[in-house]
Amino acid sequence: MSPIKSVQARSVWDSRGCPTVEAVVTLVDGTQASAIAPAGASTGSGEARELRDGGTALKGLGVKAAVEATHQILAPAIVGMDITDQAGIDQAMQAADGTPDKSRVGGNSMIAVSLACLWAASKQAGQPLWQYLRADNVAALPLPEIQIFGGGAHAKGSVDLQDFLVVANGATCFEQSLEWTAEIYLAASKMLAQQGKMLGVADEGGFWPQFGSNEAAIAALLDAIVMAGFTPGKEVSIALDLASTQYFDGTRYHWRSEGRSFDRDQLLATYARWADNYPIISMEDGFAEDDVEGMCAMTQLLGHKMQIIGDDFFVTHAPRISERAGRGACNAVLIKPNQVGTVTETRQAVEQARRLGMDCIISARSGETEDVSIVHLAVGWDVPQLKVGSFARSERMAKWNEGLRIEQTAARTRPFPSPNLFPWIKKAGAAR
Ligand code: 2PG
Ligand code: MG
Repeated sequence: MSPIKSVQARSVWDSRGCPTVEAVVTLVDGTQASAIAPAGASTGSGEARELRDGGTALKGLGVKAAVEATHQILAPAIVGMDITDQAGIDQAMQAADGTPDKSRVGGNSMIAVSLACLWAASKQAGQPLWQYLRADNVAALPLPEIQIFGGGAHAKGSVDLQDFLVVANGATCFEQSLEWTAEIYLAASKMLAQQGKMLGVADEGGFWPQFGSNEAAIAALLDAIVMAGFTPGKEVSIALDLASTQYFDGTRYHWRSEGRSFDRDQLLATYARWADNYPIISMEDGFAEDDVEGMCAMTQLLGHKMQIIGDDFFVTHAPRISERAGRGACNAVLIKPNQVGTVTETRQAVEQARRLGMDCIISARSGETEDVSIVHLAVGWDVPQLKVGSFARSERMAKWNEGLRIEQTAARTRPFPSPNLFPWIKKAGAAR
């Protein structure tokens, strides 16, 4: 082991051209590693707070204060600590911050430093990060969840739903799952061009949809899967991130693009109808971040045949997972390290979900960079699914490509997809 010698931070740029924090950790033996914080657009109110400069420059999004806080508060708290003591490092940073939501130093500063420490520890051990996290050396490649159309807050409300994704659940390796997705992405592109609806891409690289309704986008996605030659449901399924907090006013849910609004029962009935008519494998944030009753009803009605994922609903927070899942909400958890601010707390959220028998999906944010940490966390922690936006733009492709490198260089990989995923599909297959 080598102690931490210094922690430096700088402001770099993310995929939306906004400033974000990069942290560089140097050990006494000269080992050096870095990591960059991502940023969300449809954020949950329970997330660790980003520290931004405010004011008029760069729409207030500057991170000079976060860089300063890293140097003044985080660095003194962890310099000299053993780099292999990730839990101790994360705890020292939390204590130095001293707030429940990391607002003094910023969750953006803290996650960058926390991840940079983890990278430094793996580098010092002479191992790829995933391998450092995984005692048995078996690479557990996650099944990708990949966006084809992007809406909601990522496409200026063109449609209300945020992510229309595909999951190549019939693929037998990571590489094949990407190839299949690439075919669907190409088919969707051709289809939109033919219909004169090709308007470019949304924040995460998915096509910017110009459909008459939210359901029309789902139908178009199904068409693209078929056009690409895949059997819907058996080979490739649909996943939706409804990000419904964005269309909830505290009482009712409003789809502005269609001029419709719903109470809880009406919205659930719509989701249930989609579940009957389309090969949907998961729905994320179908009800708003504090609509526990809605999430419980959705889980009860649909949870036996699809993933009901909580994202803004759980904000990668272990106590919140146990409290809300304990009441019957959701059967899967989206895991975003920057929602909670440290590697250790992210790991605790994964473990809490597992204890409750829930699946996890590690996820990128809509504002991303070349940082590939989440791929290593997924492979190293055996988190069976990975969501990284679309199949375009380098901040997304960097992650998919890193997964390919890991799959191709690992001496051993576990079966793909993870054997326990989507038991309802297996049951249906057995019945046929
Ligand atoms: C989400 C993410 C990624 P954001 O809601 O799951 O799609 O979006 O990073 O804007 O929260
Ligand atoms: Mg989400």
